[in-house]
Parts: sequence; structure tokens; C-alpha cells
Amino acid sequence: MATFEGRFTDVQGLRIAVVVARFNDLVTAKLLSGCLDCLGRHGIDTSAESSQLDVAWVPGSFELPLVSQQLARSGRYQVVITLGAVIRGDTPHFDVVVAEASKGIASVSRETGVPVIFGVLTTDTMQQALERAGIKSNLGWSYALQALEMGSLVKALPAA
Ligand code: INI
Repeated sequence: MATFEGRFTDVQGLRIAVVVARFNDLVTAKLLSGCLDCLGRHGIDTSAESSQLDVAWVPGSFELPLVSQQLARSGRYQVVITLGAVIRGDTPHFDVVVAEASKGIASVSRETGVPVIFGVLTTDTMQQALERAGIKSNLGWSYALQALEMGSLVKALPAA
């Protein structure tokens, strides 16, 4: 019996792309900062000269799947992390944006075989989003951990 598990410090040669939505950037910039802090503390080079990490900005969460797809297909990255914040508020198309982002991200991951982390906060209010992006905890940190785990796990699995 084989047991496969990802590790969190298996970062040698690991290249990560982070795709961040600018919409609600009060929130997403904080998610990015938590994400980079976690990656750096686990051994990923997060410096401006890093060859392990690239960051792409998109207008909103709706655009996350397309840009993730191009990055995943490039063959340059073992993991892609998406970061976004969709806040229900008075937005009637909240459900549309969330559905397209989530379905799109899942399908990019399955089509390319590259793990794409779903780091899109979906909340009713800005207050709730900020609480998850640094006021209480910072889910950007968790998304980074999940990326490290998945990058390591996929490497450990038998080839497809
Ligand atoms: N994009 C978000 O990331 N979060 C939101 O809360 C949001 N709202 O509320 O509309 C949002 N809309 C923009 C959308 O993602 C696209 O960028 C836009 O429709 C252009 O395609």
C-alpha cells in the first residue's frame, strides 16, 4: 500500500504563479501579502528577482480562470494560486461571478493537471472579507499552504 501526502517544505525547484483580482483590492492585496509571507517562510524565494514566483493581476475574479489557464499551460509552474474577493453587498451578479470563477478554476486545474488553488473569498459584506484577509486571520496564508501541499503531492504521485 502506498500513502501519498504533500509536504510543506518540498520547495526545491517549485515554481508558483499567483493570479490576483484587482476588484476589491483592499482585500485582495492583503490576501496576497499573507500568501507571500507564508511562501517566503516555507523557503520560496519571494524577492523581486525570484525565478520561483510570478504574480499576475487581473481586473476581477471573473478573469481568474483565463489567466490561470494560460499560466498553467505554459509548463513553467507546478502550482497556480488564485486570489479574489467577491462581496455580495448589493451586487446582483454576485452568483454569476462566483459560479464562473469557481467552475472555471476547477476546470483549468483538471484540464491542465496543474493544481490551481481556489483562493476566492465569497462573503456578504466587506467587513467579513476583511476579517478573513487580516483583521482576524489571513486566508492568503492558508491558500499558500495548500499550494505547497498540492505541488508536493502531485510530484509524489505516479505519473499520469
Ligand atoms: N469581481 C470581483 O472580483 N469581486 C466582486 O465582488 C465583483 N462584483 O461585485 O461585481 C467583481 N466583478 C467584476 C468581474 O469579476 C469582472 O472583472 C468584470 O465583470 C469584467 O469581466
